[in-house]
Amino acid sequence: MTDRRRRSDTPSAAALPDREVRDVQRRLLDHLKHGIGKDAGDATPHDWYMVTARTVRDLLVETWIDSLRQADHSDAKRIYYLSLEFLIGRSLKANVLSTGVLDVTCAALAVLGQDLDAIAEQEPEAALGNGGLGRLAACFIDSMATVGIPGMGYGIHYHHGMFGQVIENGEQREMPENWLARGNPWEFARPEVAYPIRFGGHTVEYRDQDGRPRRHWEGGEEVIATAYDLPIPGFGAWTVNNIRLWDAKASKGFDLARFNRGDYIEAVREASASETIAQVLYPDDSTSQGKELRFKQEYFFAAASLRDILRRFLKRHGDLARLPEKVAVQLNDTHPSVAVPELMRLLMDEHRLPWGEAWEICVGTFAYTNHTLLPEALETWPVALFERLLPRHLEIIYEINARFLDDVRHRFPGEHDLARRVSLIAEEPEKRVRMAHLAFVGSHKVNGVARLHTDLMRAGIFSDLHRLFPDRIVNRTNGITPRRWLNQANPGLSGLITARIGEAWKTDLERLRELMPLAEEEGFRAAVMAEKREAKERLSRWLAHRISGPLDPSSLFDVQVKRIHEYKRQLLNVLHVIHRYNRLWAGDDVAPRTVLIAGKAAPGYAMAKAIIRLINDVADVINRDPATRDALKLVFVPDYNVSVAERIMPAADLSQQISTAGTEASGTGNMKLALNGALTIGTRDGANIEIAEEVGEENLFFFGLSAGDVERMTREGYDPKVFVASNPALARVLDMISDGYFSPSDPGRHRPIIESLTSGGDRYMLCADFAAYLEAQDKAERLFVDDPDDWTRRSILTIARMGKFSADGVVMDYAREIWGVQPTHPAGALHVA
Ligand code: 26W
Repeated sequence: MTDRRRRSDTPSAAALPDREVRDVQRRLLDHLKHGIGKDAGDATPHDWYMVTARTVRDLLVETWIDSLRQADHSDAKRIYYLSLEFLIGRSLKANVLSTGVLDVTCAALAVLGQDLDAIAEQEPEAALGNGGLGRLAACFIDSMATVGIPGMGYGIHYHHGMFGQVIENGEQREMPENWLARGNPWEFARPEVAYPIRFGGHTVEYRDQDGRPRRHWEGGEEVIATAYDLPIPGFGAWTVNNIRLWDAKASKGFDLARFNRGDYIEAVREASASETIAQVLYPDDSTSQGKELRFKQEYFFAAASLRDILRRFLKRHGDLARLPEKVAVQLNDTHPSVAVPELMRLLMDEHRLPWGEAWEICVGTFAYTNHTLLPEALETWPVALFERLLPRHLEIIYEINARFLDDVRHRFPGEHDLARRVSLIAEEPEKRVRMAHLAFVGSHKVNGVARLHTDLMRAGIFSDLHRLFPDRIVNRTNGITPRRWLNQANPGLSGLITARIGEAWKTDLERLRELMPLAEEEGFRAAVMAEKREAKERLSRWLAHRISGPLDPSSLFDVQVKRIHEYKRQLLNVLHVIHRYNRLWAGDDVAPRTVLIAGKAAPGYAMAKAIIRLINDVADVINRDPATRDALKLVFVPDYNVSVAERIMPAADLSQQISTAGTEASGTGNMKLALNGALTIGTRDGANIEIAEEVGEENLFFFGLSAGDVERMTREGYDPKVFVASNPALARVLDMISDGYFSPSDPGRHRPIIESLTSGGDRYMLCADFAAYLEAQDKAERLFVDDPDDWTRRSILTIARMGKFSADGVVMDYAREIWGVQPTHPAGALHVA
């Protein structure tokens, strides 16, 4: 254990020196005794998790401190990723693999009668995110550490992460989530890192020593932001980066005067009220609800992060004009975009910079990533809310806007409506701040997350701003970390790959191309097929406790896992399942299939919840039907989260990516499934398009309207009824749902869902895509059944060509093109050591 850097991640206990195993064993028992106060006889499985985590954390710490010191000494530009969400999942396996101590840890635990996999199950999920945006943040931190970018994530230390989902009578019920209940062995509390964050109060004007008018924000209440650090090792643990999460503490002093007997309880109550800021993650990724607490969360974490960033910068540098040269701040969607006026405030009010200089620093420092075009998800905040909670920021936003609109009017004198359209302030129906416009004008680069999405940004919601700043919008297609999503989630397939091409792919995913010739090798195909079968069996075994009845691992595993949202069209999937059910009844020859759907609905999103209920009701009927149940099974996997995803991805044959073209910004589950060898059935949407370019369009099943078709049909008037009338199969499926075939005890239950299609306008054009979807499904099925060998060949080619979607390459691209830094050690350097 003297060399803390990774050596291998394939268990090979035989080759291990006894000394190393004994050393780890000693560390484990040390933690058990001194950290928990028990001996091995009394330790619970959770105790073993805690001591294993602490033992692994010990290994990270030295490199972590080294990394921080190296970043300091090298004076390298620092990258800060501001995100209200980090969907980390579990860390034990990931950290064991990154530090290269899998074999020795397994061996040491085995001596103590313990099993690493079982212990890892004890870890609660760090579910500090909703879905794609939060998981992307976690993948990026992993990749930045792996490629040696000195990056740091900033977020909120939520006491309660994403709710747990249970299904009761077919319905989603939200369960409180309490990941910190038994302590988090990975984190370091930093009570000495504490910043007072102000809310409310008022602004005053005064003259400084030179007689210049200045403004100052005072009064209101203060909440203390205090830090928790989470070390994130890159693969090989050459660099260990940090996620710093802010917790909210009541500020001392503000209520001391009231601590007489009568006011004591009230004072304590107020103190705990200010601590609610970090209590809970907002579990909604579909609408911006305009809740005050959410607004406070956004300012709280943006302000604390900037204070911390400036403190670190000022330790080394005196001249704030050099901030953009030494610091890049990436805004993960608009959630942290109040950082723009906050940095202006700090530079002007606290550091006395004039407006022009401050603005140049701001724009040079910030960059903004947009993750959605759906209008209901775009954040706007009432001017009245700013006035009450952040009065100084509102003044600054008005000033930014005034200067910006002056410039617009000057450059485009004839276009009277342009200023209204690009304004940071929407006037109707009430005055609101448009956070996307604020982030856009306050950043030097604005990126979309897939090429189509970026094109649509330029042509759609940001078209005016794009005209004003033609070089600002750039594309950076998303990626995923191959460590968690292949190496960790699918050790069988990973081992197979490594056995043939070595392990360079783990830090250089393009190396998977070396698998291409192996697709033509019968033996390799057979091995990959066997591995897929094994993954399907593993998933079935795990699911057996959660759902009724076994799965058939020889059936086609058809998977759609993601948040439940109308635009993602889980409903279209269900319509197809019902249609197959009808075909089975009609005696058609259809191949055995297991349809797996998983995902959470936002608690306030009634239609998404209704869709979950429909899925479960349909599952109930068809899974029970003796006439069909051997050939068709529908399974709703409850409580989808990162760990469940790690189990599902390896087992999928078919990956459903069927959003209405133009609605899914990128998707990243599409990448995880393809990297694990699933073939995609999907629309020409988000990153699907680029996946097809890489793997070859002949190796996936595209169908349906393109984004251009959708746009044209919307413009010309889309009538779903026309499609229903001309498609008896569709009409039949809709009627069955509507008439209560799947809810006999409550026949009207699902009518509103069908009405949203037939009389509600079918916003996401399910009816228009239905026929093409069936055709694509048939085509996929024929290949799977008639030529499984060719299916596997395509599956191998898919894996081999997914290199572009490694988050390593993506963050290197951000580094060069947006952050202006060079990674300190490229991924390839790992193999020299
Ligand atoms: C304000 C409420 C709210 C909260 C979060 C609205 C929207 C969001 C996110 C932007 C939703 C999200 O996670 N978007 C997803 O981001 C992924 C990473 O870029 C993409 O792959 C997905 O396509 C996109 O839906």
